Amino acid sequence: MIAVKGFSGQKVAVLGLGRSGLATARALRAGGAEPVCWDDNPAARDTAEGEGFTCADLRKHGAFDDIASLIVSPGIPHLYPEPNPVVAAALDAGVPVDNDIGLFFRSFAGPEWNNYDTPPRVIAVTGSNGKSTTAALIHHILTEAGREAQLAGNIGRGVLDIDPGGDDSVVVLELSSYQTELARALTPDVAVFTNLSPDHLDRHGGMGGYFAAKRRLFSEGGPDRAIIGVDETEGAFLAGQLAEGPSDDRVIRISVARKLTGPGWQVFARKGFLSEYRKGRQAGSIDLRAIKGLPGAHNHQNACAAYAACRSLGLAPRVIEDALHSYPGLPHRSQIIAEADGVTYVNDSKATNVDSALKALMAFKKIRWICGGLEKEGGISALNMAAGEVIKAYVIGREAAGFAMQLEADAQVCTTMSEAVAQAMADARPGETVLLAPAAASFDQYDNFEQRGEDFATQVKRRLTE
Ligand code: UMA
Repeated sequence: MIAVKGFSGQKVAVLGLGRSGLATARALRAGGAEPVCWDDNPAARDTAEGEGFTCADLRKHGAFDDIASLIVSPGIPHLYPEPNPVVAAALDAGVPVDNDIGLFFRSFAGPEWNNYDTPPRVIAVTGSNGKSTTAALIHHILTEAGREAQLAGNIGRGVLDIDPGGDDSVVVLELSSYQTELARALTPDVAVFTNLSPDHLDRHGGMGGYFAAKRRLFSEGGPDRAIIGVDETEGAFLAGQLAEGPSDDRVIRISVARKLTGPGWQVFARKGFLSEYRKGRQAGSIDLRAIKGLPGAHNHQNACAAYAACRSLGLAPRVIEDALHSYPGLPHRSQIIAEADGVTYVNDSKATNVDSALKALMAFKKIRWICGGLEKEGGISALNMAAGEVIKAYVIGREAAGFAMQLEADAQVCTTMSEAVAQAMADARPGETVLLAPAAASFDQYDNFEQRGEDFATQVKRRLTE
């Protein structure tokens, strides 16, 4: 655990008592502060009280009178569509609002850093899609290379839950827009921006707010090295804003859409080959087609970003290539869960938006596609770009009929996962892929995308063994 410094003897309010909030309360207590906790769910309050934390209704008048700061969990709205009443009360009382990421960056480096020969470094990864895979890949490559590395953040582990790093160790953080928008300190050594496509627009007041939230990772103190996907206008703009000129190699540009040229530092993938150029010379090349755990252009983009991050720490191209081959993949992301009778079953439940589902669809051929769920803003018509690879769609979700009507591909309304899996398996022929890539949130039928992916995997495996 990282002990949070700077609040010794003071009361600090913690809103939300899930993975992020509980780790924060423990870290505050370890640093000598007195956490005052609240969660709108009584069961979460019971868990915190079981650990000896004080819970108090922070919505009550005067609740913030003697509170130094409010620390908010990422899933709790602090601005749009409207602030949670506790956040509104803190703002009314003039109490600073922060999150665990801000506390982490203020607490991680301290006076004891003089004791390190080489102090720990932080790599932070943000972007709409691929940030979990990119962060996990960086962590995997570093570990394979013999470096001490820890992985935390949006990937499922609260940042304050990690241990203080040893000499020359690395902390790899996946950061969501919810996290970067609120953090009062954001000072990674290396920052990665994978790509940008519409997501979470209700929480950021639209696309401009969403991009602004992610951009903060590159402005509040600024990283020593910025690795930026430049295939969207926003990424190209960000890279241009950060670099002093075309040869400024503090910015490493990433692309899977084109060969990048120029005197700077760039890593791109074309036709399945990763290339690194620095100062006009080729510095590395990897055949990504041979790497089973990273199928499709979207994974090639993740590989480019992870490669660049590890190169910026001084790892050799050959060491990175070896580690890419042993990458086991993450659950629910292009995860091959079974291969039987010539049919491949792929769980990409993490494809919760149109862009990530489109990328999954483009990574495979002859697809029996399980999709649907809680539709996000912006509609799903863009999915029809990949209709050529889809033999048939099997639509789940409470609004399955409406979802199916918008698809150009032959679509069957199944509503439940059980029905969709049964139909897709009955129809599948050798050489085809049954792909779960919903292009929608899961909350109409599941608690989260993980539960949806597990349901898919369970249904497939059960039917294969029947
Ligand atoms: N709660 C309230 N009031 C509300 C809403 C929630 O009190 O109005 C309470 C809930 O009752 C619950 C707690 O807040 O007890 C949950 O907080 P949370 O939603 O922030 O969840 P955590 O368990 O703390 O997990 C968070 C991240 N969750 C979100 O951003 C929604 C996790 O990312 C992250 O892994 C974890 O911190 C550790 O850092 C998950 C996620 O879905 C994977 N991220 C989104 C995404 O990837 O799209 C951004």
